[in-house]
Amino acid sequence: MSDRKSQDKQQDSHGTALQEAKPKLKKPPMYRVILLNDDYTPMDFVVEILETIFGMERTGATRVMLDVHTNGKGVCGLYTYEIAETKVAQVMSIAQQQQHPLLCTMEVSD
Ligand code: TYC
Repeated sequence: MSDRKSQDKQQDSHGTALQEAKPKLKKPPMYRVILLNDDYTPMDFVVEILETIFGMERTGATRVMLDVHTNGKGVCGLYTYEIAETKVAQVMSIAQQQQHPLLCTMEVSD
């Protein structure tokens, strides 16, 4: 049971509150945006993507790019569904325009 306050109580036939109702609002699920490694996309291009689409500083972007390069994949950020979906689409679109095989995907977190 949540510790959030609620006016809503389940009631018996006399209107007596029996137990606190569950809060109706759930936190939206969050999604990890994932970058996948490949052998052809230039490192500089990946760093630029991490700066422009994910708002990272050069140092952080370089660290994430090298993490993806070394481990095969890495997390670019955690977002609500629509934001994650938009970022994935932006990455895929720019990569395709520039003819890089870079892949970006998303997965539910928690
Ligand atoms: N492996 C690529 C290279 O050696 C660099 C790279 C890093 C590609 C991250 C994709 O998501 C990626 N040029």
